[in-house]
Amino acid sequence: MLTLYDAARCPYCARVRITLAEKDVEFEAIEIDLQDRPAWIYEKNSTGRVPVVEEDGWILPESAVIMEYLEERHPEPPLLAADPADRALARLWIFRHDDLTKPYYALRRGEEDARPRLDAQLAKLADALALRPCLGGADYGLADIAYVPWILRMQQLLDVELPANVDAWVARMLERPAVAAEAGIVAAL
Ligand SMILES: N[C@@H](CCC(=O)N[C@@H](CS)C(=O)NCC(=O)O)C(=O)O
Repeated sequence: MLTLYDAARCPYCARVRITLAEKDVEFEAIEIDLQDRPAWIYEKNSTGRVPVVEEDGWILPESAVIMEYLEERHPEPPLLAADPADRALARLWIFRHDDLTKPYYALRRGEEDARPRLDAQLAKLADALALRPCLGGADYGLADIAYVPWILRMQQLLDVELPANVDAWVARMLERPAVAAEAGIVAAL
């Protein structure tokens, strides 16, 4: 049985929660209090951060790496496209996610120029979604899962108004039970 060291409010953990749900993988979640982390979490991850997964004593941190691991360990249903170019594009979005998350955290910290910086990144997402229905290409997958936790949090916790294309993409994402469940977690924060 896979164990996820988890935190409800953590969007990186949300990536893993959504991927596990999409793959229908049974797991045990251990909630970590990020304000008062147990010392032993550093034995699982030297940075002390969540998410971390553990399976038969084997430990893996880093949400982007965990998502790829789950994709390979549980290939069905696929969350990366068959076409190498589409797979590369999905990985590029994931690699560059902090273009969006840096201004998101700046807004949470109340930094003055955060809102225009965030709006500029949301406009980039909107441009991409004008060309393709999902961030990774034609089909929903890891790139969408990598971004949707922050988008849900900016909508629900920061009252950010999304560009129409991004809003429509979120509505499509919310049709997936795995993403709807995450929206429920955010609503309860
Ligand atoms: N690069 C890591 C980032 C994980 C991360 O920053 N997690 C936050 C919670 S959202 C955390 O554990 N923060 C505690 C800390 O920074 O000390 C990943 O993708 O898994």
